[in-house]
Amino acid sequence: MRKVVVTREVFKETIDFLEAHFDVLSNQEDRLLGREELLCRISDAEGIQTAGSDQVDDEFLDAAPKLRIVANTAVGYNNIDVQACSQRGVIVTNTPGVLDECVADYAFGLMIAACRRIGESERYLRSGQWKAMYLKQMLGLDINGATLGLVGFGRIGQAIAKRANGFGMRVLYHTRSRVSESVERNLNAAHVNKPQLLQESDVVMLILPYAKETHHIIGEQELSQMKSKSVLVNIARGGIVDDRALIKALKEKTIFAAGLDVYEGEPQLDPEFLKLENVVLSPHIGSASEPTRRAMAMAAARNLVAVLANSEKPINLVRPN
Ligand code: 8YV
Repeated sequence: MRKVVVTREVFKETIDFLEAHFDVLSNQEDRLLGREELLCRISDAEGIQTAGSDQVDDEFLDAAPKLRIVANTAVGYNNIDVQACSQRGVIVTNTPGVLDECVADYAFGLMIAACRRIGESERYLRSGQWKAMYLKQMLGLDINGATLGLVGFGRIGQAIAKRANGFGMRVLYHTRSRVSESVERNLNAAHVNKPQLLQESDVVMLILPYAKETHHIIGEQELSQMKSKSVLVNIARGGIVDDRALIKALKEKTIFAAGLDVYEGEPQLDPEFLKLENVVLSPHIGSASEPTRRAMAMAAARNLVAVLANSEKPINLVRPN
């Protein structure tokens, strides 16, 4: 039987599905494997179901000479050297589609929490500081009527725009290439250049892949173009924002607040973030609803079965750039 390795815990139905086709070595106890231990486990694997935290690079590929497919349990794949995989004939797949609505919901949650100071309010209440009501208590920003600027306008960006319409927001987006006129019309979204998006948006939301080209596309200069009463939301990837520049902007209040689900060097994050009241922080949980995580785990497993058991084309092939 072909050997498949699952590097992190998944749901039981995913393991059952894989075991019907393969000899499965899984990490259902979800131990954080050291690199050496992980590399030992994959030595005879033909397929590996990875998590977004696994680094698939030349060293990883050297350790798995029989490897034919890496099925990432995430839509993003910046943890995988797709070029190196392709040079060795190793297929890479991801899990697009199944998490769009869930991540869009979460983006809205972070945006509202940052605009309306929900985290800060809860800390205030829990620490016993709430003694009376004041007219000017915890004043925040309105969502209704605000302009939302989406950097990135793929499936998730469009699912966010759909929600923004319901909230009475004006929607701007910036991407390298425009979406079709009918999509723009349906979502009431206008394509603008980056400076215009930064200058006009009350909420700038990042929902694009991380790549060399998107490294620090929001840095000191971009933050300085944003309104002083604006909010930055990053639900995409750490590294797209220059975190040090963001901390400076939040400290100096040149922007109102930020909502962050991702960080440079996560799971570590700059400890300065923890000292700031005007930032909402979460540990990369944008897709973490139970149905969505179940769907992601199954989507990755289906790619393994398609390629290795059924000799079919992968369902969600990632092509090298
Ligand atoms: C998490 C995501 O990375 O799918 C992605 O690209 O960012 C998230 O869904 C994923 O859950 C694995 O860490």
